[in-house]
Amino acid sequence: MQFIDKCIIDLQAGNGGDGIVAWRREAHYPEGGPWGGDGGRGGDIFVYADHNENSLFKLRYSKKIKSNNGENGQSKLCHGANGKGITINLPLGSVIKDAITNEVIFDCINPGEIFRICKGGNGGHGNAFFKSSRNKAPKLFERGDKGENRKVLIELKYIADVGLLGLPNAGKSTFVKNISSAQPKTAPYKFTTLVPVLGTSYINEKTVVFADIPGLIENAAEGQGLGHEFLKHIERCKILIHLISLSSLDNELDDTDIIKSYETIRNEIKKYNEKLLDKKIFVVANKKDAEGAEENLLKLRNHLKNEKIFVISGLNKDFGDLLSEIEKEYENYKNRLDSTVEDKVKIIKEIKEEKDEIIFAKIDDCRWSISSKKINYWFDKIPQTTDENWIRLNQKIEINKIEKLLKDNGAKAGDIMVINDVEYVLD
Ligand SMILES: Nc1nc2c(ncn2[C@@H]2O[C@H](COP(=O)(O)OP(=O)(O)OP(=O)(O)O)[C@@H](O)[C@H]2O)c(=O)[nH]1
Ligand SMILES: [Mg+2]
Repeated sequence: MQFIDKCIIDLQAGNGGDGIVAWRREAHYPEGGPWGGDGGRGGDIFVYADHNENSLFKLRYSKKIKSNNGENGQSKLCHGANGKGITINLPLGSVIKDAITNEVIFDCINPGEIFRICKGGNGGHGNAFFKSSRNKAPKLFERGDKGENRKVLIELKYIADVGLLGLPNAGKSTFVKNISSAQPKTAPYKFTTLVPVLGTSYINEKTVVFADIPGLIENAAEGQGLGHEFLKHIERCKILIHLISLSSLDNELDDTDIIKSYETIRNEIKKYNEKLLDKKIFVVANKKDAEGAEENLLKLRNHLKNEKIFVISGLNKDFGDLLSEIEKEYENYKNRLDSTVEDKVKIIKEIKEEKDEIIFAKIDDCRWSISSKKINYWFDKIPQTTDENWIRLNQKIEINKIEKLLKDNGAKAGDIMVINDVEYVLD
């Protein structure tokens, strides 16, 4: 649809705080053991599908959004404070894509859904964590994990609040043209509108978006005519208007009458998706100024005894109380959502883990370079400042397996393997 609003933002979740090495040293506990606390978690970044937002305007100047880092652990087993997370409220209809791969990460369709788009880093453990019966005074500690970083492209595809349904020539485009600044083409022949057009109208200072779609005809639900593929846009609208022409020109040609005109559209909606009939549908009789209008209105009223019929002339901008009633219904809808959204709030999915592999290359006659996400991760995580950390690091990166892999690929004893700028000599 038209009006695509876009922005690109760099999202950086907070890093986890570092764990520390500390010892309990008190008069009555001279050898009190490890006392270093863990680092706090970095803040996450969430996006929230918020039905009260209607544009990306607020994000216009945000180039980067960063949540807080976790604090480092402290002595006396004190855990570092967790970093505060950030929630970005986005209007329904926003699609978040990876700005580099263009892959869709999240679609804000259902109000109240929350998605964690960047995960804050876990805090590193302090030495108290590593205490065991075999190692009562560990000099082991970790750095916090890095927070996730991703550049995203957010696109807002406006979802219309009100969708217009009707036969060709019912006057849908004329209506949208006269209540908004949109300029859809109008003409006295069928299928003037070929693609949906959105028009934004300001009713009692509220913004309501209308969708004008191509006219529907009999068997539209099975694919006849143009309107079928656009019915799916209507599925997302909160309110529908069924527009019926009162003009005798539109009803008496082609062996039809106003009742048949009305029922054709009702049937098509039902065939396409019966649930659409659960939406609020305003029955609107248009062209009240045209010839034969009075007579046709009478017929329609007799047919729809219990239904409120709004009578308008889109051409003459004579809308009666239709627009204010639409605005009321729209507010009701929002209030209903406000009261139900709270318990719907949920984190809906996590970003999938990427797979990892060891990459190795022969640099010269006797030197090999090795890296993988896992190896890089553990090199960042475990500071190479104590012997015990070294031993743990070698276990975590499975140094024996790396050695075997190189030997299987032609390395010999005495060769040097370089991992993260550290040189190991092969046995
Ligand atoms: N007399 C009268 N004519 C109208 C009114 N509204 C629309 N028309 C005329 O009806 C014809 C069709 O109007 P459109 O707005 O193009 O109808 P549409 O429903 O968008 O038609 P499609 O795009 O073909 O589905 C045009 O000639 C309009 O000027 C009205 O209130 N009164
Ligand atoms: Mg049209």
